[in-house]
This record gives sequence, C-alpha cells and structure tokens, in this order.
Amino acid sequence: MQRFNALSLLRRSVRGHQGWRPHWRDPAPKPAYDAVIIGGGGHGLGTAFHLARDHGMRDIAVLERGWIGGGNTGRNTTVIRSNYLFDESAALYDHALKLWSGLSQTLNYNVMFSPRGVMMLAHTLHDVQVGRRHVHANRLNGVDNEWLTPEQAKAFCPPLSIGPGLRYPVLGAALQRRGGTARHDAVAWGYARAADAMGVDIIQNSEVTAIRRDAQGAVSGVETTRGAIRTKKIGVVAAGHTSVVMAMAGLRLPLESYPLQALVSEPVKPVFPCVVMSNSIHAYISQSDKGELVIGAGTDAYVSYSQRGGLHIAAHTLEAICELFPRFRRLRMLRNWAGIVDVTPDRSPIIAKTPVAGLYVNCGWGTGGFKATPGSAHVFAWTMAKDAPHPINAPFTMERFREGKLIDEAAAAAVAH
Ligand code: FAD
Ligand code: PYC
Repeated sequence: MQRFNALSLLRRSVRGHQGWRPHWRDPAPKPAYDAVIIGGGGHGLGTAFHLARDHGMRDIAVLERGWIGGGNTGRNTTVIRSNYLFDESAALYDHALKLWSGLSQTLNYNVMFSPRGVMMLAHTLHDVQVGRRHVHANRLNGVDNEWLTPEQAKAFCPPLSIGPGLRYPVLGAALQRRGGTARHDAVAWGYARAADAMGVDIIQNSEVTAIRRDAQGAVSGVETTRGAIRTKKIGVVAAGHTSVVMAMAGLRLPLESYPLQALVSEPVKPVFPCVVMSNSIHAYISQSDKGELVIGAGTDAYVSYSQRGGLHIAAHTLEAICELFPRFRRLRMLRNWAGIVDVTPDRSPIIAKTPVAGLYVNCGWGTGGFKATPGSAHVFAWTMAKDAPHPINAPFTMERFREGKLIDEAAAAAVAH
C-alpha cells in the first residue's frame, strides 16, 4: 500500500515539477563523522553542501528529526530581498541574493528563483521616512532600492488600490527590483541532492536528544533517536528549536520562539506580478507558479512551539489584504499553516562559534531567513571548516548582545516580531 504522508507528498511535488526521480540513499547513521549538522532545512543542507564542495570535507552527516525541508524551509513564503538597513546586514543578505541568481546552475536543480521585484508599502509619514532611509542606506551600500510614488507603485502592481479613503492609504513604496521569490522545497532538495552526490549522509527521522562533551568540555558527539554518533564538529541549524538543542550543550541563547503563519488562496490565473509587503499592517502577498496567492501574517503575540498561528492574526491580515487589493475579496482560502521562528533581541541572526569548542550555531533568523539561505550556508560552512568566522558573518556573534554591538533590523524585518 502506498504511504500517503507529508514526506511522500514532498517527494511527489518535487518530482512533479522537476521531472526528477529521487533515488534517495537514506543511509543508516555511522558511529562517527568528521562533522555533524543538526537540522535538515535549507541552511543545514546548504552548509553540508558547502563543507563538501568548498572545504573538501566528505564525512558529514545531516541529522533531521523529521523529513528534510519539513521545517520553516518548507513553510515559508519565499520572499527574497536584501534591502536591510545596516552595512553588516546589507553585506550578508546581498551576498545571498547574488548567490540566488546562480543557484539553479550551481546545484543543477531548478530552484525557480524569480526576481520579480519586492515592493514595501508606506502608509504613514513615519513609514515614508523609514522607507526612504532604507532606500538611501541601501544605495550607499550598492544595494538596489528605489522610492516610488503611489501612482508608480500602482503601475508596478496594478491590483493595488491607491484610492482615497483607505484605512491604510498608500503614500509611497520602496522597490527592490532584484528581489523576488523561489521554490522553497526545491531549495532543500537541490542542496540535499548535491550534497548527497558528494557523499554527505542525510539522515531523516533522526532527532538529536543530547550533545556529548569530553573532559576538556569540547564536543565529542551526539545522541540521537537512532543511536549515538561520535564527532568533534557540530553545527546547530535547528530554526525555532535552537534553544532546546543548545541547552543540550549547557548554553543559553538570547532567543524566543514564536509561531508565524501563512496561507494560500485557491489557484487563479496569473494576476499578481510582484511581491508586495506592508510592514505596518503585517501583511504581504505574491502569487505562486501554481496560481495560489501566497499571503503571510505577523507572528503570534506569545511564545509557543505550536505549529499553528492564532486565527485572529490571519483575519487581521486578510482584512488588510482585501482592502489593499479589493479584487481578491471573493477568493477562498485553500490552506493555512505555521512554522516556529526564533527571534533575537535585535532581529539579526547569530552565525558563530560558541564558547564550547567544536560547537557552532546558525540561528535567530526570525521571520526572514529563507532569503539568506545560500549566503548563510556559505559563510557558516567557512566558519565550521576554519574554526573562524568568514568576514561577512564576523559581526553576527553571540557576544554582541553582551557588548552592545547590536544590528537592529526590526524595521527591515518587515513582518511583526
Ligand atoms: P528549518 O527549515 O526550520 O530547518 C531546521 C530543521 O531542524 C527542521 O527541519 C527541524 O525539524 C530540525 N530540527 C529541530 N530540532 C532538531 C533536533 N533536535 N534534531 C534533529 N533535527 C532537528 N524568510 C524569508 O526570508 N522570506 C519569507 O518570505 C519568509 N516567510 C516565512 C513564512 C513563514 C510562515 C515562516 C514560518 C517563516 C518564514 N520565513 C521567511 C523564515 C524562514 O522560513 C526561515 O528563517 C528559514 O527557512 C530557516 O531555515 P533553516 O534551514 O534554518 O530552518
Ligand atoms: O523577510 O521578507 C521577509 C519576509 C516576508 C515574509 C516573511 N518574511
């Protein structure tokens, strides 16, 4: 009898649009590896890919407690952009954006990157000031961003209502033309396939339950639901559950976990040409290649590990979307879901060595880590291989919270935290 579960669906959907029949090795874990990655999302699989390709490491295991891409990678709304405020962030996110443009060729797998433009709306004078500040800061960093009048915004996105009397009037918009979307599960599968081809063991249904340390305090292995594994290098890339995993090594991080939800409409013919986001009302929208409108809301107000968001949050988002795009009022919702995002105090990630020798962490992406996947994977692999940060991730340490060197990107995060 055929198993009809999320994994088979994921495999089928990938096979469906790629015409590629996976011949998955699904290996049993070996007793020891040179490096272990905890978390089989895009960042973890990408890190394994770069460790193998760029640093010649082959004896690597990616341990995933569920199925690869079943975490936030397969739940996100795939907005890709690099219009962050501070120099450190612009360098990190634009590094990723540049890698996105060649990722399908790099992996020999179509991740369907579509730079259709990301437009961020301003509804108040304060929004206008913040938006224009981002445009100027981005341009000084060589990151494309431009300010549009309401009429120019409507010309770029015809379904947008800019008429008078709106509860959320459109006073202008920042447009990053190089921004866009990609196919989320293809990113997980593309990295997985490429890493697998270089000998990386990708081990699903294998939850890490403990991190072992030797007499000097350095990591010496992990315990999993499929047995113990020895290793001297561990990369933790377990979005939403980083605190739980890091506690296994006795470390406490400045992270909080929240549900973040999204939904799709029934599929319709192509009607929406770009990505539109509104920071003030925590709503954003694009159209997938399947025709569904992909709509996202803000985070829940309370910390939680439940993978479902409050319906009142979705209702608020849909009210705003229907007012901004009146033609969508009669569409029906097809499905909704949520993921768990982990959020730092300054809404920027941590990509760093830790005080425990051999333990590295990549976390705190909050509502916005999908866009960073290729760049994050590249610099995190460097950090793990060389036991030293890449210049791009050097500012994204844990120590910045103690030293006060915050990289506060709350205004660029674009979705409520
Ligand atoms: P994940 O894909 O979550 O991978 C982590 C993996 O670790 C999971 O598969 C999990 O099962 C595994 N794991 C956890 N604990 C263990 C353990 N003990 N042992 C083994 N494995 C473990 N970002 C954007 O840039 N643009 C967007 O439009 C966007 N929209 C979003 C919309 C929603 C609804 C959500 C939830 C998130 C959104 N994000 C967006 C954020 C983005 O999805 C994440 O930042 C990114 O996908 C994180 O990738 P990852 O590989 O680190 O995590
Ligand atoms: O970071 O651009 C983003 C984003 C959009 C939706 C969720 N996060």
